[in-house]
Amino acid sequence: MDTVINGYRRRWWKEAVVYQVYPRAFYDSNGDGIGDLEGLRLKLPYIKGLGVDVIWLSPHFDSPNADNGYDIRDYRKVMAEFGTMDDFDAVLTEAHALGLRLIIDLVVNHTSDEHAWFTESRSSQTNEKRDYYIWRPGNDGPPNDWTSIFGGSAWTLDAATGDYYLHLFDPKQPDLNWENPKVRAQVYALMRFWLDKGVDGFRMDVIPFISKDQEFSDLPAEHAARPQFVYANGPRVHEFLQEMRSEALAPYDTMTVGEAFGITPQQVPNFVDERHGELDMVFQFGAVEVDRGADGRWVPWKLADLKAVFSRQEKQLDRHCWPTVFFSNHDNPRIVSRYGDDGPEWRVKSAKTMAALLLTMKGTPFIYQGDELGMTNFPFSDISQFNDIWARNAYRDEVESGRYSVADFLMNQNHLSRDHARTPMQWTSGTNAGFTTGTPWLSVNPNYREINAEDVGDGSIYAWYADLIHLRRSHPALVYGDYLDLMPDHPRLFAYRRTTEAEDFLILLNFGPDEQTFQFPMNFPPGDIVLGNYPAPANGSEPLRGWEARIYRL
Ligand code: TEU
Ligand code: CA
Repeated sequence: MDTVINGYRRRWWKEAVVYQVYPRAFYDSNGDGIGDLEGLRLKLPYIKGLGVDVIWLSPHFDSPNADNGYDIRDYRKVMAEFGTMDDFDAVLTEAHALGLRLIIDLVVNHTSDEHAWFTESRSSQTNEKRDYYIWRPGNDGPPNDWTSIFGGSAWTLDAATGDYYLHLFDPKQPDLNWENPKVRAQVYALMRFWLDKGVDGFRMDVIPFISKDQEFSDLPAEHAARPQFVYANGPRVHEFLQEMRSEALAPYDTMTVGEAFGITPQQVPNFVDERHGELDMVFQFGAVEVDRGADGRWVPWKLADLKAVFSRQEKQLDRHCWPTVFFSNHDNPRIVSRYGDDGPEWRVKSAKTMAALLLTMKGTPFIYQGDELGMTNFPFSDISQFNDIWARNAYRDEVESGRYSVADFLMNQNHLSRDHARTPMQWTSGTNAGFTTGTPWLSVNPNYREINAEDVGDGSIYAWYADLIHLRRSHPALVYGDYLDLMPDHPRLFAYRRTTEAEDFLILLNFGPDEQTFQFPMNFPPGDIVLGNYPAPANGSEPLRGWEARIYRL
């Protein structure tokens, strides 16, 4: 077997397709309304049926759930609502038996304020754990003007000692002090705990935030609206990640993917260049930000901007770096509602077109649960329908402050809410979409009678994902091939090639209901269509029909 293809060193995680599970919303096995690990175990064959290689499990640790598990109280315990450590072990064993690897979510920029380290840390100025977190005296108010990503000041005054602690997210998510070598040693130990159990790696939550500039200067005006660009990429972040590699990851065969929140495309190679020994891959935010304005609120998006993300990635990452591709996750709306057309006429076709983009692009693709069914956004009409801490804080900041009307708030959330992705998986057309026999913790999308996993046969979106994954696996060019955008400015047609010396693929995707013609150059006749979401046209150069996706082998 070649060890290098098209200049890239072969790695299992470069060839893998990943499926993300948000356990709370996946499948409830015991009727308490909350998805759980036994539910995941029961549905492993469903995941395997897609042909994916890896499951990324969103946090399953003990947590008071201020941010649905992204606030961890005990890194070595399973969240009681999700089950027990035995349930976790059963998921891991059965996943491995099915040939699926499992990566877990490492949330170590912050803990829960209910973590024992923080309880001790806040108890006095002199206790042994004081320096596990970031405490500063106030000066007639917070130590600086940093704001939380979830709104409000990033500092909270703690009555016990009269000092402020830093939380770049919610007050219930205090930031760990990575300057303290004992904190780092604790993190590496908990990583080894899970690696020794057999997990295959980590998705790392907001990992670029772990190193803070110790000056703690006020935000420069140009970053006030998007402070993540100040919080990320601190002075010691690369030192810490290299230390993490040697102290925790090195002896194991893992895959790591960091959430590069606040990292510019120019900074990405420093995190993922394989010669540096830091992360294998990161999630860049380009493809989920084309519809966000400078203030983070929703704006209409353009296909040319989405295309530009991938051309930039191809230019900026050399053969020592490896990209990821994703259009959704637990923090984002549904793909088909955001970039496709979720109305009855085009939902299936456009969900398939987006899947074709995801699975023929260069980079390890991440599928988010439910997208393989074409699940759609939820029609929110009232603040009471939201569970997400970001939405609830935004309501306070935007509406209660009088800056925006309720209608503006709902418009924005109906486009961008994180809860769109968190409504329960739609398994059946029965009560509660077959997710639970109890009362679901978050409302099921009312369209579950039409959209559910009862239909995974021929012609379904699920079957199309499986076909695409099979095609990708069969052709190295779809993994390692060069990427070339043939029409960067066309507003509706996305046309690109994936090529190695041995293979040449042309992908044509129509992003809209109207016919589009692709002008095949003379020296470039249409080859065979190897996969398409319509019956094959009589002639490969015929115009593309509404939301048609065609993959040609030239
Ligand atoms: O996300 C980082 C993050 O800041 C995004 O949630 C972003 O703010 C959001 O998409 C709104 O635009 C990670 C996790 O993925 C997220 O679920 C957590 O809430 C957050 O970190 C804190 O742990
Ligand atoms: Ca349950």
